[in-house]
Amino acid sequence: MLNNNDKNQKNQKNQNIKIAECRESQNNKKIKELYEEISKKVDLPFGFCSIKNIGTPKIVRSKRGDFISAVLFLFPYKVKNERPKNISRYAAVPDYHNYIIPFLKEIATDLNIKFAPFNFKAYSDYTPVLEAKAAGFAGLGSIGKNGLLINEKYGSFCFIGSILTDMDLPNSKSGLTYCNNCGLCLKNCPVNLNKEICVSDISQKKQDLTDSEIKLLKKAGSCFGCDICQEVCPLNKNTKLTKISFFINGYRDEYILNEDSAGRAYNWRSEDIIKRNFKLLAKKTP
Ligand code: B12
Ligand code: SF4
Ligand code: SF4
Repeated sequence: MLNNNDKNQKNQKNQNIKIAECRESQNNKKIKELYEEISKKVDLPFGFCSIKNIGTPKIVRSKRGDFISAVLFLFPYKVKNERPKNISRYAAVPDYHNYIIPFLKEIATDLNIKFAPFNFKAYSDYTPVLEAKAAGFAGLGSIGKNGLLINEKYGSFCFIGSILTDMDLPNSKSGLTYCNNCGLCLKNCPVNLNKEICVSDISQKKQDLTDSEIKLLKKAGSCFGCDICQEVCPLNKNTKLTKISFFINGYRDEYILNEDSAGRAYNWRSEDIIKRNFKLLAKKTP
């Protein structure tokens, strides 16, 4: 037999469960609305991710503030199946920041109005979350041995952008494993996938390059960036090309010395860096 005190406690517990269920169903309704709203606006792969346990990139010092979740977006950038001649694919298209950030800012502005009082803020690259990892949790693909996010349809030639929010979003369903651990990226990478000495980083270095760095740059054969660990990946064969006209229209399959560098990805390190690399690649010996 329950006494009055027990009965009161039981009623209170039931009441709390009902409130929690009601909040959850309201939250689920909002999440569904958010998904539908974004689907109306973009024709790109996107997904949700709870960012509480996702790390922060080493380059970003700023705090995450009240942001607890992110909407992750993929921006495919493979324009042609053939590789560009002397530059990586990300540098062969115009600077992605100039496309992704205004594009996502416009969406975030609309969401701030439609889903007030929740806040939404657009980022790409210089963001408080590790984007590849977050995109993996958002169900957009798997992380390859080369550390990059590989999407089933577009492979790893996708930039990542995000909209951070204080709305509580669950991770989108994933469970997909594309990287088959074939090891080709590791076998072909000139630095055994050691990101501390990645050729992509070397190609951006402002200081004079050492002899061994010049050798590595020559091995990669690229004036800016390095794509070896992606070009050899079987999951990048037979993938879909981008439909984003910003990338298609501004595509250049070769860097030409003294070309107009306005709006190109390599420009943020100053044009002198790509010119130096071009000249080093043209030299017969280091
Ligand atoms: C700093 C940086 C670099 C540095 C260092 C790279 C590195 N991985 O450390 C340098 C200059 C070398 C670089 C090179 C390149 N980068 Co970069 N880079 C970044 C940046 C700004 C921060 C990454 C960072 O701090 N990494 C430090 C440590 C943690 O990285 P890591 O140990 O390799 O871990 C990665 C994965 O293994 C994974 N991960 C780590 N732990 C765990 C745990 C779990 C459970 C899971 C699931 C995943 C996971 O997430 C990490 C993020 O990449 C991100 C943007 C961002 N905000 O995230 C872009 C980013 C990763 N780079 C990008 C690109 C395109 C490149 C290049 C291909 C450019 C090029 N062609 O030269 C190369 C590829 C080199 C490579 N194989 O990684 C894209 C990748 C897109 C994708 N599909 O994944 C990003 C997301 C930029 C963007 N907005 O699109 N990059
Ligand atoms: S980008 Fe080049 S150097 Fe860097 S991990 Fe990939 S193959 Fe290795
Ligand atoms: S080359 Fe092989 S091991 Fe490397 S990311 Fe691609 S599938 Fe994975």
